[in-house]
Amino acid sequence: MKMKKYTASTMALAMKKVEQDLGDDAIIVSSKVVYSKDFLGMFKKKSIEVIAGKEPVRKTTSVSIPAIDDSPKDAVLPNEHSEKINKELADLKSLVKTIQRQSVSYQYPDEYEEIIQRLEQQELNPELITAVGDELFQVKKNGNEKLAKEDYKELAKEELIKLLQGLPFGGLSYNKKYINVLGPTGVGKTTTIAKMAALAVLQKKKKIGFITTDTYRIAAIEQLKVYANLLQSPVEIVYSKEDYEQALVKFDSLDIVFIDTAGRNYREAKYINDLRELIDIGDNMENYLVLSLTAKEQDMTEIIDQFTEIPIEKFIFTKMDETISIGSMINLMVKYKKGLAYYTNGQEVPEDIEEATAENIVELLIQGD
Ligand SMILES: Nc1nc2c(ncn2[C@@H]2O[C@H](COP(=O)(O)OP(=O)(O)O)[C@@H](O)[C@H]2O)c(=O)[nH]1
Ligand SMILES: [Mg+2]
Repeated sequence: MKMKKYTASTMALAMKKVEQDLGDDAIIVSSKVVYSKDFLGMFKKKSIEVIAGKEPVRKTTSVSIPAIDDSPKDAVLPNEHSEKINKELADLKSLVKTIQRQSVSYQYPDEYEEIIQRLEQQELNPELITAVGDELFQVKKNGNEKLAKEDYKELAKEELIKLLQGLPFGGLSYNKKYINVLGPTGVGKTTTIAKMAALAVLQKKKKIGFITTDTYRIAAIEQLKVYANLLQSPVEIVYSKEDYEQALVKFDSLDIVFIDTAGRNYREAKYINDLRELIDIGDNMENYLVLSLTAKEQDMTEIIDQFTEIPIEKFIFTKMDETISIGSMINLMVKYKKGLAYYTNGQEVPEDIEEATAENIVELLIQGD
């Protein structure tokens, strides 16, 4: 195969050159970003270098540029050699597909470039952005020239909602008595419990109580007591398994019991075990994991990974008012296949809490508030 080098300022332009020169049977052998200095040797200029060639013989070894066929092809030669060729072919196809993706992303048209940029600002996972971009690209390609920016925005929302399909949304079910609230220190567990409890009392007219296992700081106990007093509901402070069991007996006649847990360093698996020893994670319990949107996604991932042993019902994300990007919330929901109960957006109890739906979080993501 004869190889040739093509250089251009963007991947899209480089691919265009390849296509013009070699036609759409061209095979991309490699691509890379190169930096060159200008004539004064001062400024670095970025360009894309693509090595491509054309195989004059069998059709099966060529990769057509615009459409990549993923379907497995029958081996051409029935031996080891053909296996190797097939493997190389598969590698090549995946490479071209990646390059196509990149070149598509450079080519987002005016109608929806802003939407894609918005999703990037929101730090939505690039794979999810590509899924949305591909969908809009298809719509445009299919001749929907008359669609305006607003139409594309609606299509993007629909696509994002589709990505969240099947995940559970919405607040307490009120079918289970015990609401166990977990999460690292300072994310807003106690405050969020107070908000949920106020909704349960004021809107649903439930008889409620609180259990706290967060006995490490006096202030934490006092904080919960303040909210409990406001709602004229009992609190039990639990230091041991026996305390916990007695509290359950005392709260026998209540409808809903909120359990406030000690937010410790969940990166240490030990704490999860301690917690499970103290609290019976039974059938009559909904477990919520509270995470703050101000945290780094990577750190949140580590925390969630520690909770695999506990059947987390849904996430609760707090402090939306303190960040401008909420993509991490969606990334984590998709990654862990977990839904969202509530998001909170301020320190005021009980008003700064919203029950989540796929529609309202996608709206926030695309539109802001
Ligand atoms: N801005 C903002 N602050 C919040 C929110 N939720 C809780 N907080 C604050 O975060 C701090 C820690 O909350 P706390 O409920 O004690 O967290 P815990 O340690 O997880 O129980 C407090 O100052 C809360 O007022 C929220 O949605 N937005
Ligand atoms: Mg607390």
